[in-house]
Amino acid sequence: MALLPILRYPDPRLHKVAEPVREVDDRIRQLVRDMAETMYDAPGVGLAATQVDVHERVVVIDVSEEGNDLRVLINPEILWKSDELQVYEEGCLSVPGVYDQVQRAARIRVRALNENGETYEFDAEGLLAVCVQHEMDHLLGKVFVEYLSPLKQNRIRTKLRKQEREALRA
Ligand code: GNR
Ligand code: NI
Repeated sequence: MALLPILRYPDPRLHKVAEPVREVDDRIRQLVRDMAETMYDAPGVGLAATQVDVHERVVVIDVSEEGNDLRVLINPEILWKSDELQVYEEGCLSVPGVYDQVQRAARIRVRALNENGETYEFDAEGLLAVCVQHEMDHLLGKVFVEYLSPLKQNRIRTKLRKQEREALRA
């Protein structure tokens, strides 16, 4: 097991587009284990491979209170999105200390592979729906702050660059 370093916005590697997984093999299962450990340690409710600088379509999510409901989404697809939207106050492990409202589909139907390479589908609403859409954006190289105004994005970039400088000096 290993904790993986999480890339921080505005790192350009967060904007790479992930490739589909061709075969769910032991290498992918190890990546899933390390990503889950990294997510629970952070702690966060989701993590996309892009955030640990692996550009393959792999996501882990656990939105349960107890942290005992790990979902593994390999090559996820959204089959259906509701027209109804919901606004949620989002955060991101790659954008520490920043929280803001983002509007996304309220309900979705998702298809993915699990760590055994088996296809499964589920319906999601609430935080799980938010999280799946947030993680799938990461796989496309998109970070939630890109939904905010250009002014807010500039402020966030400045704040995080300053944090980065201070962390290096400490
Ligand atoms: O831990 C996380 N919490 C969260 C809260 C609201 C909306 C989305 C998220 S995902 C985030 C973890 C993360 O950055 N995943 O990419
Ligand atoms: Ni995120």
